[in-house]
Amino acid sequence: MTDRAYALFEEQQRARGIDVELVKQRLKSFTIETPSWGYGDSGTRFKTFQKVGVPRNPFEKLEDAAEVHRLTGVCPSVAIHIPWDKVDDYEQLKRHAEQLGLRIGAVNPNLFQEDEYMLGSVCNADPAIRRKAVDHLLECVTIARQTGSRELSLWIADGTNYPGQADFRKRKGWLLESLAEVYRAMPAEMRMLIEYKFFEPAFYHTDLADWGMAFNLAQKLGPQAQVLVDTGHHPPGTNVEHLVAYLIDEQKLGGFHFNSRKYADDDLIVGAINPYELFLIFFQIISASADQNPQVRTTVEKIAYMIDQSHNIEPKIPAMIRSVLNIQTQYAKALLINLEEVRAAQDAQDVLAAEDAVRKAFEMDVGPLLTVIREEMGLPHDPMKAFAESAYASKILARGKGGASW
Ligand code: PSV
Ligand code: MN
Ligand code: MN
Repeated sequence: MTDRAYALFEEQQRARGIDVELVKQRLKSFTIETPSWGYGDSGTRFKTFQKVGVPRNPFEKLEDAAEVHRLTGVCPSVAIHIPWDKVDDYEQLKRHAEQLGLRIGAVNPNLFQEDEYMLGSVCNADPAIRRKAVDHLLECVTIARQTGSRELSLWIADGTNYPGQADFRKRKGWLLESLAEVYRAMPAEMRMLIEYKFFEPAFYHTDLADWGMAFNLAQKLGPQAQVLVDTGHHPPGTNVEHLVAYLIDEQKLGGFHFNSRKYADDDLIVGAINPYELFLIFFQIISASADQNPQVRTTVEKIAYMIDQSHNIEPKIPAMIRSVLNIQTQYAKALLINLEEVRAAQDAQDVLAAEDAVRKAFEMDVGPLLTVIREEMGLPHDPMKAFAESAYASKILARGKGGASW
């Protein structure tokens, strides 16, 4: 059945002028980083439900991530969060990752869980608190060196709750000053990925509220600083694919944190709510990967595709596998867009033909393609089912309840 379905798929795509071999190659080399915190217990501000089998320490989190990689074949790196993943010996953590066939990905500092940060961290009016925050960021640069990580991923929770509470412009200056010190401490091969979010935990203003502010900051810091787009961090109705294209064109798109967004930053399974948005983001990326400007092409090659999710009611490992599969599905569909057809319609200013050239790829069934790719990569056809039936799924039950939580 799969063979027949795939043969038909390949025939249809070739007839449309799609280079199927190239599509397959691109899908096989497309990797997604999973977050250590997505394997631990997590919750909402109302309750954290404890699950059986949750990893008890950073080493076990890596083991769960290795299981996701074993079943999907495309998740070779894991982002860590400090101090959630604090260990005595980071070289040992690195070796543990390597023994599992993984590497440590982005290092995420935590500037939001200490009492001192209640009124801000790097934007706090108190210089001693800013010093503490910068020292933590510098510690994360060291941890990145020790673990072989090439990315420092920054989300700053700073903001205010009431008008007049603090001076916006002073805080803007402290932010730049703090990050400039950290930037200078980074080795040449390290990137600083700067995230933004328009609200939460602060509700009146956030110091790094949107992609324009992150872009401006990254410009001022230098070429090793880029913007990180977390798909959950925009006000309703934001055209995320547009800002993605803009940032790529400016060579300032560093990476993504994928998750879904319904009402706010839900950190739930990517693609569960708005798969078309995800597809349109990939359309922009794929289109820019064929750009005439080599610097734009290099920017696209270096994009870090990361998941940023905390699953609070669903089992963690299958939720992560589902997320990876959802991303792969939308990427596969976007690879089926005939870019020449889109360009021709744009040149002719044929609005309906252009929209059709994009949408019809979204409507295609990429199931047979993904099945064949998994077969060629020696992976299970259905990673969700394979996990449910795996010895690993039963083995982790022995961990009991009360695992690590963020
Ligand atoms: C909080 O909004 C957040 O979800 C940010 O997206 C960070 O990337 C993540 O937590 C981890 O600190
Ligand atoms: Mn994020
Ligand atoms: Mn978030």
